[in-house]
Amino acid sequence: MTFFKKAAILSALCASSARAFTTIGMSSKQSSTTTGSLALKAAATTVEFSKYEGLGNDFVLVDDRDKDAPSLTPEQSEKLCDRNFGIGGDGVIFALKPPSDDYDFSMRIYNSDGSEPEMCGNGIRCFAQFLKDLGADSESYQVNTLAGRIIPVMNDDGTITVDMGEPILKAADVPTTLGANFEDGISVVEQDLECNGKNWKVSAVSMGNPHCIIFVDDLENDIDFESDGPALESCVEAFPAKTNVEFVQVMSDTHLKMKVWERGAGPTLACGTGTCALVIAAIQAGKIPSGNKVRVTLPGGDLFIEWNKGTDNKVFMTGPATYTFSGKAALK
Ligand code: ZDR
Repeated sequence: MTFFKKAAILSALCASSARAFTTIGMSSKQSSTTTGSLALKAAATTVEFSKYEGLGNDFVLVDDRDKDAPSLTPEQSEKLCDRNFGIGGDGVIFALKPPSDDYDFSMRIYNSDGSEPEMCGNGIRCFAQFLKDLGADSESYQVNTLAGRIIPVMNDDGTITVDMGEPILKAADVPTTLGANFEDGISVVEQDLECNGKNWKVSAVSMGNPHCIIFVDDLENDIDFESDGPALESCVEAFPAKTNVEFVQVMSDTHLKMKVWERGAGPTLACGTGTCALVIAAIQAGKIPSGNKVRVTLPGGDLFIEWNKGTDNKVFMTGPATYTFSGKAALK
């Protein structure tokens, strides 16, 4: 049974028990009036959603396929992401109409602080799974995002591989004000940066959204995550659009381990674009060879990244996306 069938049965059961509950101790006239006004109030102030997660990076998905723009404001989205007063989530993602015939859908996302990123790697896998569950059953989807065309492909084993396009390495386009110091004349690789009273070696890579990557010997002891993460995120002198921050430990030529402090969301369990960005940074810094499929262990699990350096220059990310629950939430 699909989850939508399950959800339909569940909501029918809830509706009948709610009817049973409201009629206790009331005349039938009272009960229908009360139920009617409650339903009217609810209809004006609620949103239907589904919740998905990719390695614990969790999102509220809204079906706006008949719309050109998100049906919720950034402020409403921020409130929905609140884990005590709302649904809880690292962001709200909207499935929208495509801009033209050569796309299937558009995707927009608001971070849990209401800011709008260009792209979200874990989010786009959740987005693809959401569309599949809604019945748009295709092997792959052409998705229009603020970072351009992104193509998720549904694999037979249930994982999703995303063609993330090419990385953006030119300093000014990341954007970063740090000077290009790499042999290609455009990239920032292990460049000096002073922040939070410490001297860092940072690499800057954009996967549509900006990432600051820092290699450390020991992820647990070499950083003060809760203080260094937000300080680097908001180091606008170096990263004028703020930045996602990834701390990385090299385990082997094909295995990296990371911790992420996300722009606009804080510490999250996983970051898809960041995982792509750090593999590119590791290859550029000579920490690992190019040409391999690289396993990256994030707090929420593993993602697999391949960079076609030297051919079409595209980055591919493979990982899971899982449905958790759906419902109707109050808009506050
Ligand atoms: C890191 C991220 N969750 C992903 O999986 O790629 C993206 C979310 C957007 C991020 N917080 C930003 O760039 O503001």
